[in-house]
Amino acid sequence: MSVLEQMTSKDAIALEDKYGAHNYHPLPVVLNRGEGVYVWDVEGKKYYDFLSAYSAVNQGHCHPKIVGAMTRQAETLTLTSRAFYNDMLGKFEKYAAETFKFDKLLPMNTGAEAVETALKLSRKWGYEKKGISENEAQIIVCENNFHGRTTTIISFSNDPVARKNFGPFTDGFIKIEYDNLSALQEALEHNSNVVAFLVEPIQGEAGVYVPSDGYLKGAKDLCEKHNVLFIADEVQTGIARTGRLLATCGNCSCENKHCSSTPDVKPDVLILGKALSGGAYPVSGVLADNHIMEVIRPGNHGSTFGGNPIAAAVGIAALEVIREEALAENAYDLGVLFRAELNKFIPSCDLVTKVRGRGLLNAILINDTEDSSTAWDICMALKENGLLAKPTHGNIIRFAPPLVMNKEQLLECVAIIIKTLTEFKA
Ligand code: IF1
Repeated sequence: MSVLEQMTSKDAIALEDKYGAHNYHPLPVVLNRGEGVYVWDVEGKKYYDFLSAYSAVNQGHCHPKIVGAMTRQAETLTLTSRAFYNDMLGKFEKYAAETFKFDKLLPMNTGAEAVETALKLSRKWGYEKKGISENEAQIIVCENNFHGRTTTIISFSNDPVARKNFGPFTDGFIKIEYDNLSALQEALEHNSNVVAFLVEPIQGEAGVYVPSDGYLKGAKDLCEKHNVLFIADEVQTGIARTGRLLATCGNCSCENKHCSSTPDVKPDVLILGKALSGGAYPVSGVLADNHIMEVIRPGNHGSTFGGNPIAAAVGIAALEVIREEALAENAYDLGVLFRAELNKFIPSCDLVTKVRGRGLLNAILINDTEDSSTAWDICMALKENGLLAKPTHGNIIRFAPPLVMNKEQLLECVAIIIKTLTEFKA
């Protein structure tokens, strides 16, 4: 058999099993095509994608504008490294800075790299601007966070599977309860060496945990009072996913009518990834104003691929699509509809206790224990019925379709979900 010959799902899974490291446990479906809100498996079966590669494919699979920008750039110039200038990076930096209302962008590739960048940036700011003594900087993080998988980032994770036997870990992190302003206040008052507070506006992996109203604004105010940087990790919540361009939508340039009705928070440091490229290419970055970003000087930080011409072209196109197609507003409206439809159904269903989320980042809570396989089994049944989703715990299923979905498609998906839950037998 030639290497590129079309194979069955069974063969493709066996191949990965034999030759690939076992660092994932995927749903047994093998995809080979995507368009908009749909993906197809190698047998030709069509599915609604309700994961969107963990909110990377907000603009829909293979968006023609993004793919067009990528292929044009790929035929022209792919990589120069940052040893030389290229004529695309500045344009991307300007577009991103203006879109999110920051002075500067530091481009990287993956979300974890952007988180690392934000941590390094805020430590250096702490030493050089706040006057913290060398090696004393502390960063406050939240329980049950997910920020990526580097050694430093897992140092402050509390997921035993992600941490066990990967030590020794990086020091300098204080963990507090999420959605608890008194815990933040106490940590700030008891530690004069804090340089930053790193937070997800909605905790994704924790099960789409939406904090109380006013939490982010309150946290930002506390940070300001203590001269501490507020770092928002919007790798998953950003780029229109939650019904606004950012979940922390402080004076960004998005035109969503819903923005003005919610309290605004502007982070000091903003971390983006995933949908910054629409899922076409690894593009991430950190945004901050000059008085913070200026502590980074040549040689302090970088990456061979960060800010490459393809990434820049893709990043501009991906952000243009969000604006041109009003995807934040669409996510807001469809999110309201999705939760309303499920809330009508939930009282009649013993299996589901709750739906929660913002925009098109939602989750249902299953009436079973965290260590059960019920959420997985439901996802298997959803797959049979033509919809792909993934559990975040044994009893929570995340629903995050591409934001280019329309109302009719969303209602069809709601029908699939309700039918699956109704017919489900544990
Ligand atoms: C995987 C979770 C989602 C993130 C936030 C940084 C990163 C992520 C808020 C790192 C990445 C991913 C990675 C993916 C699973 C996934 C995930 F379930 F693990 F928590 F989306 F909810 N900050 N999230 O959510 O970005 O380096 O991966 O580009 O397979 O690990 P990355």
